[in-house]
Amino acid sequence: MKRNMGIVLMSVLVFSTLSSSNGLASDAVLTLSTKGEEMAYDKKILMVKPGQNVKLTFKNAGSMQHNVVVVKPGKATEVARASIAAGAAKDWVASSSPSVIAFTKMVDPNQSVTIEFTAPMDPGDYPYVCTFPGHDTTMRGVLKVK
Ligand code: CU1
Repeated sequence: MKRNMGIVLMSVLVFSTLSSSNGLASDAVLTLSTKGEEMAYDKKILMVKPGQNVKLTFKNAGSMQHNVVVVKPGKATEVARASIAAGAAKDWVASSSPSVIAFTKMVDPNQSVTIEFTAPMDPGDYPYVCTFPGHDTTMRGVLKVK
C-alpha cells in the first residue's frame, strides 16, 4: 500500500514536471480531511487557479459519514438545505442544483475518495461544505480561485 502511494505520487510529480515544461498548467492536487472526530475540515482554505484541473482527495478520519460539496459563492447554506430535502436516497446531496460545482459521495469513517473537476474560470471564494444533515454549520471551508 505504502509502495503504491509512492509510485502514484512519483507519477504525479513527473506529470507535473512534464506539463509545466510544455507550458501547460499543472493539476492542483489537494488533500482534505476531517479534523479528527470534529465536525470540521482540517483545512479552512484551499487554493486553485481559474480553470485548473483539480484532483481533490478527501479522507474521513471521523466516526460519522461526511462529504465535500463545492458550491458557487454564497450558496453553502442554500445547497445544504436543498441537500437535506434531497434526502438519503440522493446520498444527502442536491447534486442537480446549478449551485453545485463538484461533490464527493458520502464517505464512510476511515475511508477516502478522490474526485476530479475543473476549477471555475471566475476568480472568487467558492465554499465547500459537508451536506450531511446538521453538519454544514461547522463543516465548511473556502476554495479560493485566483
Ligand atoms: Cu459531515
